Amino acid sequence: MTTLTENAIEILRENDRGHYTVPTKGLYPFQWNWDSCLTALGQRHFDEARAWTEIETLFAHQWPCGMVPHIVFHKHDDGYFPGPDVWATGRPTPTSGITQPAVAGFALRRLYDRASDKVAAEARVQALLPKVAAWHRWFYATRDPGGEGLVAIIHPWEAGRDNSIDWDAPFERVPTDGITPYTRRDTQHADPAHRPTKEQYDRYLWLVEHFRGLGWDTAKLHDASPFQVVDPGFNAILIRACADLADLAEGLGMTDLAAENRKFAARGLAAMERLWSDAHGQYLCLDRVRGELIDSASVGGLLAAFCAVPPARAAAIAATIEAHGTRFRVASHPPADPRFDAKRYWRGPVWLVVNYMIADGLARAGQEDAAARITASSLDLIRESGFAEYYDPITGAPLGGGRFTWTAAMVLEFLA
Ligand code: 9YW
Repeated sequence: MTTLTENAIEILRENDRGHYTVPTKGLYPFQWNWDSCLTALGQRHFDEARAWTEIETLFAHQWPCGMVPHIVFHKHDDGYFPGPDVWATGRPTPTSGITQPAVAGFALRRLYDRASDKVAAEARVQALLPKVAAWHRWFYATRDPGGEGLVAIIHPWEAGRDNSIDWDAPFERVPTDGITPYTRRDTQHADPAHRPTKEQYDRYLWLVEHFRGLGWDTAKLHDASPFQVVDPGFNAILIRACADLADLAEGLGMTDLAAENRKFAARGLAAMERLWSDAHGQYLCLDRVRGELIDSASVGGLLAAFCAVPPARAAAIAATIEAHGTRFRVASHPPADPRFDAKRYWRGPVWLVVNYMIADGLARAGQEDAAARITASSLDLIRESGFAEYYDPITGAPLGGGRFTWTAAMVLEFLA
């Protein structure tokens, strides 16, 4: 009988394209930003050198401005929409023109801290660190023009939680008229009932075309976007990455980078308080255009525990997760909310990468029991339903793509 570990390694090898890994065959045939960084954490368990390569490949496609794109289209493939022709970013190797959660700084630190080959790790981290720091600098310069300490996403795809209920209200402001007719490919690979709706896709595409019309000048896009949302999960990942990068930089004698990232992390952490909701027992998104919190308690506000939030906040988050009451945790939206949808992508289902980051943060905050329950629940899902893209939090049914890379990577981390 093959073990979970063997199965997970087999999936990571199967999706490995040599110097980058695809999230899953068919549905996602390119390199995705945060997938790769989290995938490296799985790869380190059987091939440390390969793990570094995964992140190096991603950063080889960093834009001169510092942004690291959310997709790198290494090789032509018709199986995904919107492809490079729609983005038209003009990069030597085609990429998308928006970004994704900045988990690289955290991944670097974890790879480095736990490396068995420290000499190789040091050389590789030393080369990557200034690039990650440039990305962080780009974030605060272009996505926090008012110097609030928190960055905004300008497209739901940036959060990595594509169709979260969090975006419903601000998304109303994004028009759909005038977009070029298109054919979706995702609904040919996965059940349409488990994917975003056509109306949401129309708005995703409107934003892409709008940014393309501005020549992908990333200094202009924030102010020009009708969608500017400050997501607590997205910011927590960036804040944690800044803090981890600062620690790494300090150890390597890169004192300027250390100081800069320490400052970003401290400012961000203080500003997170503005997003806290006592009523929901978690952080909420802020609609920056309206200057108001969004009344939607999705998992981004729980993922906030990934950065060093005050212990009382972490305890409240642990209690909120418990109160969801689902057999499998962590639901991406509370089941008691009438908008909850157990099977539709980011509107209810469980995602193992999110579980991993929440569990890591809660354990660091002293909430070990809550963290252990998340880990156990994640492994139960794998045993019952295999390595799916996401899962129904009530029944545990596997959803979306199968033999999924980052799910497999997280299993290796959970078992370690
Ligand atoms: C899409 C690859 C990506 C993830 C995102 C997830 C999904 C792609 O898949 O988005 O086209 O909708 O939402 O977080 O990076 O696994």
